[in-house]
Amino acid sequence: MAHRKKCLLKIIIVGDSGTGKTSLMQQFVNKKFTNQYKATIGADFLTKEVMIDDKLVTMQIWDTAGQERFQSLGMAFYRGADACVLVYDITDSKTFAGLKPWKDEFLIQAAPNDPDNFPFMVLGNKSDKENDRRVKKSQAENFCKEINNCCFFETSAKLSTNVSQAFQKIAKAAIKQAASNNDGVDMGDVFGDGAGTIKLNAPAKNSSSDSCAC
Ligand SMILES: Nc1nc2c(ncn2[C@@H]2O[C@H](COP(=O)(O)OP(=O)(O)OP(=O)(O)O)[C@@H](O)[C@H]2O)c(=O)[nH]1
Ligand SMILES: [Mg+2]
Repeated sequence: MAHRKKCLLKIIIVGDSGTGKTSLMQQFVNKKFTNQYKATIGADFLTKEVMIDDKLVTMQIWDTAGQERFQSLGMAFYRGADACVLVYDITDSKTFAGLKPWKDEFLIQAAPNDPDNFPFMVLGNKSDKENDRRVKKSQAENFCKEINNCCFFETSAKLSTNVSQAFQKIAKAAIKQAASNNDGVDMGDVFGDGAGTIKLNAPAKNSSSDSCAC
């Protein structure tokens, strides 16, 4: 009987305060949503096991503080990340303008081996508030083209729109990153060789027809 190797993916969620980072993580992991806002202090993570291409993968999802005064832990925990989710609020242009600084700071702090190919994903949250929209979808799509054609979803943590789809996608992108990093994560079973070795340049197992990079 084939033994199952562990695969742990570290995924960091960043973005301005109030965009819905905590809500997205809570919706994805616990299927819960609250209208009450409680600022995240420092950072916190939850784990969730997901099946990716028939393999069991543990996602360690780090929810971070958007408010600067609550970024007490610094950003040292960005190190070793396999993917980064950039969140803005479709009803607030300022949060969209904040994406680039968040991305740049992430790359400085996380210092990945290959920053040009690091897997990012952009989420335009609060898509249930269409009447209050301030950021066009096309603006976000153009921004994503500049980040190595990264994946983009509009999500609603409130209605659970596109939430699990987005996290599944970023997990797939993170698997590719972890494998190419050769960072000690045992990816053997993820790529199905059963031997516990990391396959560099493993072929991308992306069955989706989307044009984004992940
Ligand atoms: N309508 C709507 N409200 C949302 C959605 N996601 C989050 N909210 C609300 O937006 C507010 C902020 O959400 P949080 O998830 O706490 O935001 P955050 O990004 O974690 O904020 P910080 O922890 O300060 O960085 C809360 O009142 C949520 O209920 C959504 O998809 N739709
Ligand atoms: Mg929060």
